[in-house]
Amino acid sequence: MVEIFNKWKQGLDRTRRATFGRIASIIGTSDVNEDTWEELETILIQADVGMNTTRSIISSLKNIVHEEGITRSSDLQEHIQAELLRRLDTAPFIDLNPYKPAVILLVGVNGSGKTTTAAKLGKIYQNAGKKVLFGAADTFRAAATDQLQIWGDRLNIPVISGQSNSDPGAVAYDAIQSAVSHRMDIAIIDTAGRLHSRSNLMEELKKVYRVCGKSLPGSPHAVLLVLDATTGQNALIQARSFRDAVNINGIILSKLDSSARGGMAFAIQEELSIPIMYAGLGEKPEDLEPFDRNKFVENLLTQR
Ligand SMILES: Nc1nc2c(ncn2[C@@H]2O[C@H](COP(=O)(O)OP(=O)(O)OP(=O)(O)O)[C@@H](O)[C@H]2O)c(=O)[nH]1
Ligand SMILES: [Mg+2]
Repeated sequence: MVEIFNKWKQGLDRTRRATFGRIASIIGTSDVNEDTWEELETILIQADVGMNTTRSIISSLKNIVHEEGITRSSDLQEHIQAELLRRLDTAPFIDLNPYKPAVILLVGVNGSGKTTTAAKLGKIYQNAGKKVLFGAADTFRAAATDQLQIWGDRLNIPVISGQSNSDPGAVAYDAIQSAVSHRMDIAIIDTAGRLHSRSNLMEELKKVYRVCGKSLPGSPHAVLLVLDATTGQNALIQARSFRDAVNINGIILSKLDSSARGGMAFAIQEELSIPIMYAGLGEKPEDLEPFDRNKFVENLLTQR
């Protein structure tokens, strides 16, 4: 328990230092006045919370201050925390238990962390006693299959791959078939990074998605979009494009540990209503945590 708490604290260190941690300095002993709101607004925008979400938070807080007759800024702390918390989803992770195999498709732009996340998810399911298989449907980049194969070897998870530049749909198809015939519990399909603005690549992704359904009707059971937390507001644009192409069930926010812009989590929820399911807090296979809004907000705001 203690270790997990530390992971969040460490993982959010950069964002806390750069932005949210400064909230403590504006809610000292002074009275709430225009400066308080202006400074809070600046911090939230710098934290990549986004303009809409920032305005909505400030407006809610102003209402609370008015209704409850709050005058001291120190009394704002708990309300800021509550307002941030309120803006994060509590959606439970998709129940994959009814499916055998359950197929998870990982999608996202180049370098967002898909392959590393495949390894991390593989480890989580393996630790839960599930039989996991990887599908290396990134046939575009020569080293991509090797990268997943290395993780597979390390974690003792079988990897189904194809020839370089072969059809990624065919690899996804074969991987799912193999998962069916070997009675695997989970097939995690890694895909090539693609720029959300390249329509031919997005068409290719749609095809991979459809082919999964042909290989195993009803699959993929979860499509997870891996968003790099260091990309800030640009992640919103990416998420919209991917959502338009395939049915995204959840977001994995990777690289929170190397980001000072973790506030984007709020903007994602407010503007897209897609739940954040996991957070990447480091490069190792054990550095993926189910997204816990309480731990997230608490460790953003306080050093404790
Ligand atoms: N610090 C940190 N680094 C991460 C995290 N997730 C991934 N990375 C690093 O980000 C880099 C890219 O990760 P990949 O998993 O290869 O990303 P990808 O989306 O598969 O990349 P492409 O296949 O090229 O599109 C690697 O150096 C990873 O170690 C994370 O949560 N924290
Ligand atoms: Mg990759």
